Amino acid sequence: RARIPLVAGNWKMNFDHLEATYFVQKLAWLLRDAHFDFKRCEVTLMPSFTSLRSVQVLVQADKLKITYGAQSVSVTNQGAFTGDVSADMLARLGCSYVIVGHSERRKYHPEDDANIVDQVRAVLTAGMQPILCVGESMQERRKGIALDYAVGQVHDVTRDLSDEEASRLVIAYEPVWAIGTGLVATPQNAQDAALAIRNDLTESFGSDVAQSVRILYGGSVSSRNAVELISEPDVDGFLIGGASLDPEELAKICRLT
Ligand code: G2H
Repeated sequence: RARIPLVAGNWKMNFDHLEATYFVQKLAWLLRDAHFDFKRCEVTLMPSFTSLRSVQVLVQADKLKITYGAQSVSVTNQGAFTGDVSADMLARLGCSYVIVGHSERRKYHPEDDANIVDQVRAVLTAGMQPILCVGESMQERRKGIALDYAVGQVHDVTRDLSDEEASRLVIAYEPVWAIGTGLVATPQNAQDAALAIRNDLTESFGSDVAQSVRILYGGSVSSRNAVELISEPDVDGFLIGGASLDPEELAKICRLT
């Protein structure tokens, strides 16, 4: 596989800055102990905004190879937007990635496609990479339109990007019915969706871009299912929620990826 896999831990609303610091130290120690090769697989963590500065200080001080990012971002750059955090602020904290359009954000916040397009742009403009989340609910899967739905979500958000911008995307296919439920997509489901998304990227941006974009699978990933999922040729890593809250389990998934 030409693409270096990415294991991304989405901590959601868990861990304060002290717990986050302890976690990163422990994960770094576990990976060092296992002679983990960061050139073979990239590991990134998405803490809460309140922990990002602590993670940055630790990563710099200990020269860790773990990268990190945020779980969401404002679409505006500065000004009277109470409670928002801008892409520039995140970039200055050393963030490499920002999750955009996670289904929990789409559900609990007014994040529609237009807002998600603006977040993607804000992240790219600030020099970071968006991890764009897409995926169907059980309703679409039952209707037999799961792939069209996920591909349509990618298409709607990416259609106005330049080739250069598109090449910096990471896409996470996360079927909503598999998120936090313990129900994991079959490796074939994940491969079918990743391939359909890659084919659409090929049509829009050409083969070089489509082949360089990493497409992750997310939804109840654990050390029990990681090996068969990553064996699929178009699945380039994972966006992991629940299982990323245990350093031993996350280190295990990193080793298996
Ligand atoms: C999907 C995933 C992480 P979990 O939300 O983005 O969470 O692994 O807990 O299903």
